[in-house]
Amino acid sequence: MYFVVFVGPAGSGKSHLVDAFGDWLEFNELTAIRVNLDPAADWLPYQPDVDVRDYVNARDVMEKYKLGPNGALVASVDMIADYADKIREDIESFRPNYVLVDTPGQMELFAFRESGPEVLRMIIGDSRAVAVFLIDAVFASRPASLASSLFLAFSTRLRLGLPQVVVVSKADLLDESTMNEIDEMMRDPSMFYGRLVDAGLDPMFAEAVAKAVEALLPSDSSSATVVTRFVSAVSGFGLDDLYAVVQQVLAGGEDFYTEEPNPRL
Ligand SMILES: Nc1nc2c(ncn2[C@@H]2O[C@H](COP(=O)(O)OP(=O)(O)OP(=O)(O)O)[C@@H](O)[C@H]2O)c(=O)[nH]1
Ligand SMILES: [Mg+2]
Repeated sequence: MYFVVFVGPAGSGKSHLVDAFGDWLEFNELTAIRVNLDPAADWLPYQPDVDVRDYVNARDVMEKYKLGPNGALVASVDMIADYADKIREDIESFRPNYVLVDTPGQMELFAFRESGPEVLRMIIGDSRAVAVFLIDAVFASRPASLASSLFLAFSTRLRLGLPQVVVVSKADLLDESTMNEIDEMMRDPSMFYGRLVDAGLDPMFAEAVAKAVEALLPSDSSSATVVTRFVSAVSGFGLDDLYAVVQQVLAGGEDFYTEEPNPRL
């Protein structure tokens, strides 16, 4: 049983990708379950097999404790800890190959607080897990937004302590030349530097940013746990690539899985 945890900013396409990737796995005769870990989710594009809202619902928490939406989400994520064992049992009862976990988009209230990563750690237990971090295509196509999204991905990796695959989501919105340009920016620091300066960034800062991205985003995919792929939940583009890289990280040799699964931070 492998866990694939989808993380990324609000609206980046996590829920749709959980659905589309689940369909892809099922089409390829693997079993997958969809787990909703967002206690504030209003509507989901899929029918969750395991749903945190059966235990904690942010809307009820809001009313009961007279909290605003952010306070209610924080309190709800804290409360999930009490049900983590139960959620793990629910997941195990399906005996799936893959457990696709959808997370709340308010990352500062989930990944960047104590209880979000802790809840994930409890649910994942000693199973192997990988995080898929989504960068919205619209952000990826602007140099400064791409850089800030990458730093958010790196921060998230620090918080979750999981091997991480970075994907550009909603790739159906990009033409091939834009995809190539995004790819090049991430693989060639001098090109990234040039694009950041063209976009108006101070050259010294742009240089530091390009160097930091180069250091943090290994270009050698054979040893990297952070690899970039383009995916679309709408067209299905790149889902086979996503599977290949996820599979490589999870089941490939120990070379690909050098970190403890979600260690206590
Ligand atoms: N064009 C395109 N739109 C997409 C794709 N995936 C998601 N969207 C749209 O992007 C919006 C957000 O998608 P969600 O899947 O709800 O994003 P999310 O990350 O789960 O959002 P939160 O749960 O609010 O954090 C919706 O309007 C989707 O229709 C995609 O692959 N292509
Ligand atoms: Mg969602």
